[in-house]
Amino acid sequence: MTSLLFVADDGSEREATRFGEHTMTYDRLATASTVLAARLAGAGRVAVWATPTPETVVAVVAALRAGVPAVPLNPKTGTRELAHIVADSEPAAVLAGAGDVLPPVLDALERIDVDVDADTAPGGDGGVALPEPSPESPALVVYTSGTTGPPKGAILPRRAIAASLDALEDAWQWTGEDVLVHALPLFHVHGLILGVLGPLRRGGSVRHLGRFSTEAVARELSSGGTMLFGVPTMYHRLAEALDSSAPGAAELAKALAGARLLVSGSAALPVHDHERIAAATGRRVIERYGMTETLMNTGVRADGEPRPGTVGAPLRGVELRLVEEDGTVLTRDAAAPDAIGEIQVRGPNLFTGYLNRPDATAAALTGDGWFRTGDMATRDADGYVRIVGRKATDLIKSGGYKIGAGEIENALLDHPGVREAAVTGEPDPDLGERIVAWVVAADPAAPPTAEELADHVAAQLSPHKRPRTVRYLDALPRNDLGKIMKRSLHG
Ligand code: MCA
Ligand code: AMP
Repeated sequence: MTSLLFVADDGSEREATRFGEHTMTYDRLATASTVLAARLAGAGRVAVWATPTPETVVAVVAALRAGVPAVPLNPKTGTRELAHIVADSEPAAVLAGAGDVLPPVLDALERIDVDVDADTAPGGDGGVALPEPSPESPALVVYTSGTTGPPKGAILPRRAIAASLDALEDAWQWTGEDVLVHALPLFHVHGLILGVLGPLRRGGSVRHLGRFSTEAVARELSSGGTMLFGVPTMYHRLAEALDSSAPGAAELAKALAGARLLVSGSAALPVHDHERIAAATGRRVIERYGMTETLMNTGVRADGEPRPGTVGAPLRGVELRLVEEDGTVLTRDAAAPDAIGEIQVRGPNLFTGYLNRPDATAAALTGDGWFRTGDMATRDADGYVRIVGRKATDLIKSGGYKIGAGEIENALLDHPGVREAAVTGEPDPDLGERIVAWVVAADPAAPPTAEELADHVAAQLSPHKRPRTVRYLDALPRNDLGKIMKRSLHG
């Protein structure tokens, strides 16, 4: 594996990151991260206040170089979820930008301000030698939602990050010459590992847009950007902007047409959006399929055939099989080419387990090391995978974020105006799925407003987990055993 990241502290002016007007060279990143790594050495784990800024990049790189596992925190996380993550991951400190205002939940932690401009003492080297930690050592703990209960911390070893990024290098001919453009959050695998560590492993550069806009995508792709990473919601918005006769559509089409690679992931990109983008730009978006626990599993290759509705073939080093409910492994030449099974994967790209949750880790893995993704798929004759659904109906993918119905129900039940609550996902053209809350009010004469409930969930959990629609009922439909029958809840 050699070193996980490309580090050049030789005065090289090569650009590593750009956030708005702020650019950081590899030399600057090496110096700032060396200084910070010296301070972190020996710490158990550190939390990173993962704003879309160069401070987050320096913090994560410093932790990786020091061999200290980093826990990226969504800066919009609400009180209840943040308290859970801190209690579960027990970070020794939180790394943040000097100007960041941290919530009281983090008061008990030592705060370390990240200084992007930090310099070593004259003639010094930062005072630390930074040997490469072992490949199996944990690099990141990334929190991810399940169907019930609070999010679990997936422990990602350095080996998995290196293997997954190198498999993408192979699939996409990804080099140090590439300039990646994206606007993804930096507290999940997509934005942080693929979107930041990906370029930094190759010695290439990343331009982060701060917040997604079709104008910013057009600007960066027409001024040097070679690749775009995004979730389907972003590609949907690009498709809309291309469709319109609004000013900017032609420039956007030209910018997208000029990119080397347009990549979508985190949820399914609807064929309709694929086709609209292809019609307007002559370019096809390619999809890759991954998961926090497994990093990347499949992808369409840069020189492969983009086939809308599929997520490509297994990446280098990834074993993939489809397994039926009764445990039968579907054979590739099965008489029924449309046979559906659960995707199970095995390979160096896998996590090592959930933090403090041996029960959940054991449930997720088979005895011989296959990870049960919960995604249902078929496989084309040439190995291309088509995801057709998900085993658990209580998992919702909205805007590319995975959200558990159970965690939202618990938060809603904490509201004094709510007596009963059930949460479902409904199709949404922009978000893929939208969160719908079905609520029985404590006082039917004065139910809490939809806005009040959305604000409550946003403040307790996270804004992206807030219900977009609230429907009021006199009672939830239950079966004879008292279990809520979610299938009969639809608008
Ligand atoms: C609105 N806002 C609120 C409230 N209502 N804040 C507090 N309380 C409220 N009641 C704020 C939001 O925080 C946000 O703030 C703004 O209003 C707009 O919110 P929203 O409409 O939800 O956002 P959006 O603009 O529609 O977001 C769409 C998006 C986003 C940009 C596509 O969903 C996104 O970034 N998705 C990426 C998810 C992702 O990276 N998933 C990867 C995980 P503000 O405007 O200030 O932000 S999956 C993964 O990693 C695996 C491995 C994989 O395969 O990739
Ligand atoms: P997360 O647990 O947030 O990392 O999300 C992982 C899940 O996102 C997977 O289990 C899939 O359900 C979904 N996913 C990721 N990429 C794709 C894709 N290209 N097409 C369909 N679903 C995807």
